[in-house]
Amino acid sequence: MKKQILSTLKSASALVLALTLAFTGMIVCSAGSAEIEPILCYDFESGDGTDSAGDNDATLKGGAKVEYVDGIESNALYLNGSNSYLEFPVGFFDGMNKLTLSLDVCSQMDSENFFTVAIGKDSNKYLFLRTRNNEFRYAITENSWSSEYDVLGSGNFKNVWTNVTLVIHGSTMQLYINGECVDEQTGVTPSLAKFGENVLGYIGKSFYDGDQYFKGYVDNIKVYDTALSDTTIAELLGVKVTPFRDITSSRSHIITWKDDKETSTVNVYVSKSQSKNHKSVKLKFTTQPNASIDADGDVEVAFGTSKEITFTVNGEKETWTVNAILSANPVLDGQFSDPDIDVFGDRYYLYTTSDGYAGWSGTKFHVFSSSNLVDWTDHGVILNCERGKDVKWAVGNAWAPSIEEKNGKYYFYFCAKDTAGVSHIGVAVADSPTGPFVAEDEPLMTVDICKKHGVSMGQAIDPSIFTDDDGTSYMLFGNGAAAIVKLNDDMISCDYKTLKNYNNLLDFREAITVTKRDGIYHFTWSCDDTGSPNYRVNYGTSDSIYGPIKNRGTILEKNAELDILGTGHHSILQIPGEDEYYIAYHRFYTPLGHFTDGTGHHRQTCIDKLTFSSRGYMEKVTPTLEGVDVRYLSKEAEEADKNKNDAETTVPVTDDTTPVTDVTTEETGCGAATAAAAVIVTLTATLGCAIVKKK
Ligand code: FUB
Repeated sequence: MKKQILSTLKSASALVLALTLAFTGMIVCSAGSAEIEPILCYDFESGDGTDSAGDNDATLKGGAKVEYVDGIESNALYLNGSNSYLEFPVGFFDGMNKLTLSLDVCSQMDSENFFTVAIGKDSNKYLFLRTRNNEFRYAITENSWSSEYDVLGSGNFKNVWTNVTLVIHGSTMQLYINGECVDEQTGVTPSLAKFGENVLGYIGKSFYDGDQYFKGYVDNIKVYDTALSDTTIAELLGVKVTPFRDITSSRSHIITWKDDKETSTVNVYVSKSQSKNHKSVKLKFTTQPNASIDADGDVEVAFGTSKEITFTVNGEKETWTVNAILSANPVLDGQFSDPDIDVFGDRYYLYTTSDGYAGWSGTKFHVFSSSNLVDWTDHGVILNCERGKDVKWAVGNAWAPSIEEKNGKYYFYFCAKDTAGVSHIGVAVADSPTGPFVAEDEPLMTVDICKKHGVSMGQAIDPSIFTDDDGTSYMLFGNGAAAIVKLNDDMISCDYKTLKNYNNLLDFREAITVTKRDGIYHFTWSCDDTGSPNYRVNYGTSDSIYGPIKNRGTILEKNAELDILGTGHHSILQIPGEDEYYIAYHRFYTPLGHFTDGTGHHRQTCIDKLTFSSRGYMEKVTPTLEGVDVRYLSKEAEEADKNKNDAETTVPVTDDTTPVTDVTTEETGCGAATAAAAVIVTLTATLGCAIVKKK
């Protein structure tokens, strides 16, 4: 697992605080170590581009200006994003075989194409750093964007002062964020030396004509003609480095680990669903180059307990406390998203999209059931949307299902694409919640139907069924625009006259659903792109199922500090007869960075508690790694599980050394896709640069 640094400073509104906090971590030019001096330093204290370490002064171009910045109590360079940039002396970087470049940056950019730092000859040969709102990317190429070698770090960087240090030496490049190495790439063939003579260097300007200019502040730009070590970079920033870089386990699935350098504590979160046969986790610590662990082999820590371990760092002893924490989230092994949760009898059911396919091109729907909300059983494929299989009109892209029971029949609503590549909503019927489901021959809802009835619609997807107290069932749906329609009593056709849009839903993108409590309709929907870490759930209420809806803010969003990102496409479950609610949603696959081909189609299903305030409104959900506690629906179900477990524990299984796979492998092809991804990751590790990415 690559450790992705995640800023502790959460939002743009934290700018002033961020400025103040980050100041302590900046490398001020005059504060260099005696033996390690930069060969160039722009600290902007003289009000221009003077090099305080030598005579390589910068030229400030366009509207580039040096300003006093209150929060950091010093000057910094401001670039306006339209035509301003800083130019290094031409040829300054010529022939550099080794380089460390450090700068403090407070970026105002989002996800555009631009270069914050650019060193090179032209749009073929260059090295760059790009500081997007959620991702820092450092790359080098000798043959334009199609052959870039890169390293990445994720976090919340917009309007937050952050130190970035780029290192390249020989065939290795490293990216440091706030003094910590977040990514490394070996086997890199381009180098600055290969760029030839008269190499150009810019802050804020790209080598691509179509790119934008960087907007934001930069300060303390320092160049060293050597590759600084982890320890030196940390020391220069006054940052304490953990003695270990990574924690892995060959038999358990580690979701993430979080260290607290102040208290020398590390919390290791281990998948509960994949640890059923174990009472402990065996951890392998990968130590920093200057550290070693005082233990032979793996460190075994029993779940729910702590263990102290000692490292030797630069000859000195350092003791750390390791907590092994079982995480019920994600609740399903593998990649499953868009969960629709329901209760039938005394069991819970989850209907999901099968994830792990580029372009969300999965074709099969699964159903899972549980007696206790924590331990889930996969009942396999209930509908196959491949061309020529279970759905006449569908050729793939099986998305976002919803289930409803009426009069003893189970109605399964789902999305799929037709031969023209257009998504529609279809319906299939079964006598049992686990199928077999038989699909209707025609789609139930399409964009064309919406248009015909004067309803705006981006994509007719993401159905959610709600049955009101009078027994009328409605389908809420939509992407780009939200809509509602009454279902006829047969549940497989709609009363199109009742088709209406919901208007003014704050940041509505898709996946609208409704929960009724005490006569109030509580609407919730997803915002932003499902591939964005900021994918989230907004909320509003109404006295009527048709609205108007009063917006009431966000009820579920990421917690970057815990690697919980992209939290959305949810459904809400009321425990029958109780004032007790749960929310099922998906988030990015963990550990973050496990998949290198994008996060939007590598998602996993989680469940957390949802509560209402004393005023009757939904309270903000706390997305957790730990998940919910066991919750049986009946005494009989609990008793049955107890008897089953008693029978199983007669077989001793506490020290099984069989490695636990980190994703499901089954007949849907998810496993195959994952296995392919795993092979790519392995190749990258072995060959160094098997993956060449786009700009
Ligand atoms: O899973 C495919 C699509 O991604 C869903 O239809 C959207 O809601 C988003 O979650």
